[in-house]
Amino acid sequence: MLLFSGKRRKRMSDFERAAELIKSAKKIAVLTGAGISAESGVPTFRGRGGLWQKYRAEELATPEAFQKDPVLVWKFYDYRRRLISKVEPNKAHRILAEWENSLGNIEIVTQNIDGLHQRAGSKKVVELHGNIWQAICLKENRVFKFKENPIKEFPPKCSECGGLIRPDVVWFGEALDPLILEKAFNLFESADVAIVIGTSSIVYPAAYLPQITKKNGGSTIEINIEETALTPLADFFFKGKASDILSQINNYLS
Ligand code: BV8
Repeated sequence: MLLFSGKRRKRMSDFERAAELIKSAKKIAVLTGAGISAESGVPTFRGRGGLWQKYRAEELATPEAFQKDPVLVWKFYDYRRRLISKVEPNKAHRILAEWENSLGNIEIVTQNIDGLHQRAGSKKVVELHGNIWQAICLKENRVFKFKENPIKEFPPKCSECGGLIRPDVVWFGEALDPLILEKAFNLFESADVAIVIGTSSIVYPAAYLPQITKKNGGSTIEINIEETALTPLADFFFKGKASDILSQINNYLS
């Protein structure tokens, strides 16, 4: 007598097979996007209720937008900083932090700027697109921690020289830091397993990273609540919330 319908048993074997892949991996590269922070209450960009629904990316996350209206752009980031300061890492962030300790061969490359992976305990985190709690003084070309919350004056000025400052994030049309990009490429090039969580796989060059692992004969596991541009390439596609899917895979690891 089948305990589970064939479909359910197949799905459980997928979780077990993914867990076997992770257990036997020499090196695991994880790419995360806004979807992993969604369950913490941080809105995604392109989903329902996403940030871009209220705002249009080109009006805000570009150097031209900042040039034209630094106050508007800073108000956008202040809104997100205030929101992020009130949320906590969720179970998905915490499981990845546990895996960093228990597996020892896992590194995260995140497109997120919310710092939630680090707050969950992950140490090996590459922030591809910067960090919302840092700023750059445009006069001194200096990056510094900028934790003023809420921001008092718009646009905020450098406390050292009074010059204009900008968020330390990568905007559309801006090149990523070459050293950070090289680190991310090397990680996905040397990984035999890539786990891609909560990203629409639209933004490049981030979206290219799992394809590098694939090209080198590695395996890709995608976790998302809907299919994405990466899904046809993925060896495993788990449709569901990041914390639920990671919990189920974790059950077969521990
Ligand atoms: C650059 C920063 C070149 C700050 C962001 C090809 C090659 C190179 C460049 C390009 C190219 N094609 C186009 C480009 C240009 C552009 C680009 O990719 N455009 C896209 C829109 C087509 N790329 C760039 O401009 C990049 N720069 O390449 O420069 C260059 C070289 C030399 C000299 C000059 C220039 C810079 C890109 C970085 C842009 N900055 N943000 C900020 O956050 O404000 S991008 C923005 O989108 C976010 O940072 C985020 O990181 C990124 C990706 O979004 P996602 O994280 O995927 O979020 P999204 O909402 O889209 O999706 C969420 C997903 O989660 C969904 O799939 C949803 O289903 C899922 N989900 C929801 N809930 C859950 C869930 N999944 C699981 N569980 C849940 N609970």
